[in-house]
Amino acid sequence: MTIRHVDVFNGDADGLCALHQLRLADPVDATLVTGIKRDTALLERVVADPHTAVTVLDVSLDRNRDALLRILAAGASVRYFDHHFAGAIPSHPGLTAHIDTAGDTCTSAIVDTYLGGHHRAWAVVAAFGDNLADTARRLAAPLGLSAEALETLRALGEALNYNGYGDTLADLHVSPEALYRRMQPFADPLAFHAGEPIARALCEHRRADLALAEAIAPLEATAQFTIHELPDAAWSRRVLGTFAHRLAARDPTRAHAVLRPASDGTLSISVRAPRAASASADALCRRFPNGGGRAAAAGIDQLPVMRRQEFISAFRAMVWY
Ligand SMILES: [Mn+2]
Repeated sequence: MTIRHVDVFNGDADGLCALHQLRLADPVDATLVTGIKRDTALLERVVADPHTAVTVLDVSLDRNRDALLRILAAGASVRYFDHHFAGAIPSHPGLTAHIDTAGDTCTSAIVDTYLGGHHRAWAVVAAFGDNLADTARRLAAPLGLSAEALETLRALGEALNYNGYGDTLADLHVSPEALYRRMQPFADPLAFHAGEPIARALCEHRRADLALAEAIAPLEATAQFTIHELPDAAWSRRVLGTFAHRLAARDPTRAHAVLRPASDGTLSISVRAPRAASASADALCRRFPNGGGRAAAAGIDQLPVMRRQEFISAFRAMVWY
């Protein structure tokens, strides 16, 4: 009986590059399961039997635990590579887990170690995409790349990562599955960037979305904070978090909130704390339903629009320092 391969990967730069590295080293004809970046409950879509070999990349084991246990119980074998919160790793003879939740690693770096660095440049792309510039430079050091080549890998990582953002696949410039198929012929990301038009198109799409956001004047700007509100559009669904990230990088002494209404009568909100803040952005966001994140960067999904003013008042009243 032949083995049926199923490759499951997050649709961002890290997921794409992790799979690409593995399959450059060990090409097989696999069924692909992926989605938008925030669609991380991917294993529930996998149909498994004892002849199925599942490879999982860059989605939380804890988030996929029930589906993983079902797949293992069906007799499939599972290889799991990830850096997100995993909780207890199930002990099962069918499961091989390569999980490292250290803050300075990513799934592609874990795969790079597993492969002995054979397709290292793609791990560099992924680390830049996961916003781990120091890790990217450390991985790149032995490659002897020029400053210009390193800059290309950074732009490529940011663009591949950016392509995963949106509320649905329809918001994305290209589906992660189609993007992976375009990457497949290229063992070298610099050759991909030079030879496959989609690579530069994605860099350009990201720049264009950010330019649209930059053109919108803030709703409010004080010495302590800024509040921006974007219109509801495919570009704003993609750019929300990236725009908030850019505001914080450019202006780290102030707090930033970016709001985006959706057609379903809710708001998506992205919050960045000032860099030296003692208060945390997630503490603010967790006061609202579907709010969470980290101290520096947090957000709220699908806040009923009637609570817009309540959020703005709470954000204005925050004592960050
Ligand atoms: Mn990742």
